[in-house]
Amino acid sequence: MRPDSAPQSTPTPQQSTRLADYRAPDWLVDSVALDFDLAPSATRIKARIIFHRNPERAGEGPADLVLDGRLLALVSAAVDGRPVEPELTREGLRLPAALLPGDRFTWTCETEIDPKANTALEGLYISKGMYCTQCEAEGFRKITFYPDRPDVMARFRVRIEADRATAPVLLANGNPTATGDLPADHSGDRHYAEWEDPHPKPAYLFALVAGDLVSHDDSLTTASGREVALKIYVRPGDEGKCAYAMDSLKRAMRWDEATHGREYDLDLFMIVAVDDFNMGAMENKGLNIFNSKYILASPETATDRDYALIEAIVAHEYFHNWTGNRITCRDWFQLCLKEGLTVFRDQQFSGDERGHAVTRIDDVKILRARQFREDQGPLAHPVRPEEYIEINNFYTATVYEKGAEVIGMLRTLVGPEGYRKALDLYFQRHDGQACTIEQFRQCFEDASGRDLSQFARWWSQAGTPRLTVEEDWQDGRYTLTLSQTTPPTPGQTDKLPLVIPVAVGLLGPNGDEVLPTQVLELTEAEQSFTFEGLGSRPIPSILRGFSAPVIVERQTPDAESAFLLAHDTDPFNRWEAGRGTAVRIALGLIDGTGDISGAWVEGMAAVLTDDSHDPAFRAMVLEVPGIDEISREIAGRGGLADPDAIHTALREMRQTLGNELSTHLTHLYESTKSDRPYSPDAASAGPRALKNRCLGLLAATGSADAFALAETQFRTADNMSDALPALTILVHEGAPVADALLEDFHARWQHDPLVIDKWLALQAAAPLPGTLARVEALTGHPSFDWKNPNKFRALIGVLAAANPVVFHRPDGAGYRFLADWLIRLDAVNPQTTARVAGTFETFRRYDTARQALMRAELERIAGVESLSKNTREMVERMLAG
Ligand code: 0A1
Ligand code: ZN
Repeated sequence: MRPDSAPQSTPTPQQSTRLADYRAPDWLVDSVALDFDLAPSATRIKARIIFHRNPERAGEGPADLVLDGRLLALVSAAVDGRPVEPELTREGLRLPAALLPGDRFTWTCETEIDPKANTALEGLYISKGMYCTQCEAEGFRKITFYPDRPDVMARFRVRIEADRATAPVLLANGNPTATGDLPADHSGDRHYAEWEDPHPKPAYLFALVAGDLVSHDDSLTTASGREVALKIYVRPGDEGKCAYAMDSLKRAMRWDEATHGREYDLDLFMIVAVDDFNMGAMENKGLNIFNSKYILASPETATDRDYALIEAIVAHEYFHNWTGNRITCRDWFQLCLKEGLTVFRDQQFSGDERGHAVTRIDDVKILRARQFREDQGPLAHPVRPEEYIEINNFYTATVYEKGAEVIGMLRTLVGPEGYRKALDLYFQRHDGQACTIEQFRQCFEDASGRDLSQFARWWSQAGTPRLTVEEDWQDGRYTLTLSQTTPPTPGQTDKLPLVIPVAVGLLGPNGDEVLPTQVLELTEAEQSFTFEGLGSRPIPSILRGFSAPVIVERQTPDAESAFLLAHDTDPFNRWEAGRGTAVRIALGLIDGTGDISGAWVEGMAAVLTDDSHDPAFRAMVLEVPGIDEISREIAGRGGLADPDAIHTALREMRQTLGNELSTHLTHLYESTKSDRPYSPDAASAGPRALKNRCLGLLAATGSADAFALAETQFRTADNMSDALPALTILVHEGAPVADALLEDFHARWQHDPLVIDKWLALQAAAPLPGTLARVEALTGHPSFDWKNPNKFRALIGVLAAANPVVFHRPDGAGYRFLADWLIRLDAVNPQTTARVAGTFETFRRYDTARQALMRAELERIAGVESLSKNTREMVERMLAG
C-alpha cells in the first residue's frame, strides 16, 4: 500500500479548532518504539505503539483509532501483527473500531518521508547536512501516524541507523542504551544508536539529531549529589563558541534548584545548535535544539545583547523541563501554562543574574513593543485563546510575554512565599500530567486561600487595560481614585473589570519617600484609596516596577516627571518618568504644539553625569524612543501616524541632546572606554552600553569628529559589542566612510553566518533613502539565502519591522517588496512567512493613503490560491479585525 501524498498536500479548507470542543482522547499510548533508517530523500520509520482505551472514555463504547499524519507515505500497517488497511484522510488515518481487537493492542506501521525536501523545517528535516527535528506544535505527525496532541503522554524508545561518514553522531531524547556497527550497504558504512526516555512525554517533545557534530562537554552535580553530563553539540569549528551557553546552563540549573527546589531528572542533558530553525529554541526532553544564534558566541562575533539572549534562552529551555515537560499542556489552548510561566521564570533568573531594574525595563520595553502592539491591532487575542486555525500562529507576545505578566501579578498578589507554596503544590499535584490553566489556578487558590475567579479574566479577556488616575488632597488626606477600562478587541466587545495590582509609593516635596511601595488592588471599574497623616501633598509614583500590563493614562505634569526622574526610589518609574517626557516632547514636535524643553535636556544631563547610577540604567534613560513607540502612542490616542514626521521629530531630539550635551557626552565616552579584555558579564556590558549611547548621540549631530570617533572605535575594536554599534552608527547616519567599512566587515566575516546576519540587518535598518534599493540588491548577494529563516528575518524581516521610514515609504514600495517576498517564502516555509507577515498588523495606525496601500498588499497575498493555512489565517485576521 503506497498512497501518494497528493491528497495531503492540496490546500485544506480553513477549519478552526475551538477550546469549547475539547474532548479527552479515545486512545492513550503506553509506549512507543521508533526505528529510523535515515536517508536524505527516503527515510523509513517503523513505529510500534501500544495503545489502550482511555478509561475516562471507555463507557462510551467502541472507538475508531484516528491518528494524525501529514505528508507521509504509508508503507505498511498492522494491528497485533495482522496487516490492516486504514482509511487515509487528508489529516491522517482512521481504523474502524470493528478492526481493533479490544481495549489494548499493538499498532505497527512503516512510513517513508523525504527530509531533504522538507523546507518548512517542521518534522524531520536537514540543516547543513544535519538531520534534525522540530515537533512543536504539530510536527510529529510528519514523522509517523500518531495521536499528535499534548494530552497523550508516552514512554519513547528510539533506534537510529545512518551512514557513519555523514552522521557519526546519533542523538535522541533520554539516555543512550546501545550503539554499534551495521553491515556496510551500497551507500557505505552504517551504524546505529539506541535511546530510551524513561519520562512519559507528549510527541511534541520528541527529538532526533544525526550529523557530523562535535560536543563541548561539562558536568554538574545536582543538589542531591547526582552527576549530570552536559553536552552542547555544534558543527566542527564552532566548539570554541559554546562556553557562555554552557556556563548559562549550569547557572540556570543551580538557580532552579535554589529558588524552586527543582532538580534535573536524567543523567544527560544535551543541546544541539542548528542553523536552520524557525524559532529561537526548543525544549525537547533531554535534547534541546537551538537556533545556533542563541548558542554560538565569542567576543569577536557576538554582542552583549547576544550574550544576554543566550543566557535567557538557554535558561528558558532548561526551565521548561519542569514547567512544560514534566507538567505539560492538556491542549494547545493552554500554551500559556508552560510559556507564560517559563518566561516569567527566565525573567526572574535574568533579573537575579543581571540586576532587576534594568532587566525589568528591558522586559517592559519588549512587552510594549510587541504585546501592546498586538493588543492594539487586528491580531489581539486572550492569553489563552479560544479558537485557532493554525496553532503555530499563536506563539505570540500575548501568550508568552503577557502570559508572564499574569504570573508576575499572581506572585505580587500572593507574595513570594505564597507563590513558592503554590508552585510546590503544582509540581507535587500535577507531576507527569497534562494540565489546564484552571488546575494551575486551583493550586494558587488552595495554597493561598484566595478566590482567584476574577483574576482569571486575565487569561480570557484580550486587550490592554487603560488606567486613569485622579488625585485629591484635603486636610492631610490624600486620595487616589483609580479607574480601569479595556477597549474592545476582535470578537470581544464588552470587557469586565480585572484585578489589577497597582504598586504605589508617595514622595514628599523634598524627595523623601513618605509612603514606601504599597500594592493597591483595583478590582472595580473605579475605586478610591486614601492615605492619612501626610504633612504635605505628596507626589505619587504609580505602577512601580510596572506591576501590571496596563497603560496609565495620566497627564503627568512635566515638572512632576522631572521630579520623579530625579528622586523616585523605584528605578523603573524613574526611567518611566524620563520616557514619558520624551514621548510628550515628540508628540508636541509632531503636531507643532510644543518644543524641546530645556528641562528635559537638563534632566538628561543630570542622569548622564550621575555616577551613582548603574551605567546600564543611564544608557536606558538616555535612549530616545523609537518611531514605532511614538506611532503606537499616536494610534492609542485615536490619531493617525506619519512615520516621516515622527522620524524628523525624534532625529531633532537626538540632535539636540548631541549638541547641547556634547561636552558631557565626549567626556563620558572617554571615561567609559576600557582597556580590559572583553567580558560578557552585566557589570562590563553596562559601561559599554553607556559609551555607545554617548557615541550615538554625538554622531546624531552629523559631526565629523563624532564620525571619526566611531570609525576609530570600529577599526580598533577587539569585540563585536564595540564594533557593531560603531558601524551601525556610521551607516545609519550616512557617514561617507560607511560603504568602505561595510565592505571590510563583509570581507572579514563572510564565512560566519551569524555575523553576516548582523551585516544584513544593519543595512536593512538604515533609515536612508537608498535603503530599499540596497536591500533589493542584497537579496541577490551570495551571502544571502532566503530559505534560511535567520537570513530572511535579518534582511526582509528587519526592513519591515525595524525600519519604519523605509518600510512605510509613501509610494508603497516597501509594502510591495515585503508582500513579494512573503508570497515567495510561503511556498517554502509557511511558519516563518506567517510570522513575518504579522508586521502588517499595525496597518490601521497610519494615514489613509498608507492604509490603502497596505490593505492592497494584504489582499494580493490573500489572493494567492495556494497560500498556506498559516499565512492565510494571519492575512485574513488582519484584513477582518
Ligand atoms: N516551545 C519553544 C518555542 C517553539 C515553538 C514552536 C516551534 O516550532 C514551531 C519551535 C519552538 C519555546 O518556548 O522556546
Ligand atoms: Zn518556551
